[in-house]
Amino acid sequence: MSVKDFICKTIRKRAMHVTLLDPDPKKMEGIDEKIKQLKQFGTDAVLVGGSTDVNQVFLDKLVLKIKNTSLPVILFPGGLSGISKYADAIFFMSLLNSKDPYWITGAQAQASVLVKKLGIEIIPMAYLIVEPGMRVGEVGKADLIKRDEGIKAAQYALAAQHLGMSLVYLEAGSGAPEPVPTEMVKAIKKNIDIPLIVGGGIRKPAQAKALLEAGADIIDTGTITEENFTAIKNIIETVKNYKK
Ligand code: 1GP
Repeated sequence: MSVKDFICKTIRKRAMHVTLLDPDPKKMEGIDEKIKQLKQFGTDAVLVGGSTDVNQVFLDKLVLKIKNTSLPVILFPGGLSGISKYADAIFFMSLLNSKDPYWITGAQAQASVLVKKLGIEIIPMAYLIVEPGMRVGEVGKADLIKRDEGIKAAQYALAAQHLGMSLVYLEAGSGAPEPVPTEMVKAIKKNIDIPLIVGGGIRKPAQAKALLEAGADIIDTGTITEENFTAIKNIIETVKNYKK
């Protein structure tokens, strides 16, 4: 089954949790144990990526370690260096609200031939960055969607669907003090049929639950894996037990 089919099939039955891991050599300590536990806790897939330049040796190593657990590995690239031939799939993402065409179609054009050659599954995804946006907002030169601009976010998301994209990722930025507003998630969900992933600043089960109630299909957490590894267990349980 393709990763996209796995996602679509799963979210018809229940909410999903995915974990973002940064292939940063400084974060490799204890990574084998972390990956093992993430699998035990029940995360559904691992996204691998970072918003700064990625060391490809470590990227490949990390992808292979995750694959050993049989969890799907999806690249969440912050740029051209974030591509590994060992991954199951790549979120081929366009930062729709960037001020710089490079992040909308430029990097994608540059990556297109390589990705085709590698033969990994390509999942077209719209990436929308909301205030505060954090590092990825700066790097991606985002024209940040304001926290009260739910309609604007919904317009972007629906445009993504019309453009044929498979998923929408709504992002507050890694390490954001708060997740995206639930009202914004509701506004988007009213307008689209494609799956909605929400990430950035999710540190508590209650935040994950509120985002699911608002309509998120998939919850992504990253920083919490570095900050408080036991907290992630509760978030994963909350997401996996959530009844739509
Ligand atoms: C980053 O949304 C993800 O792209 C994860 O964010 O690190 O805040 O969990 P956190």
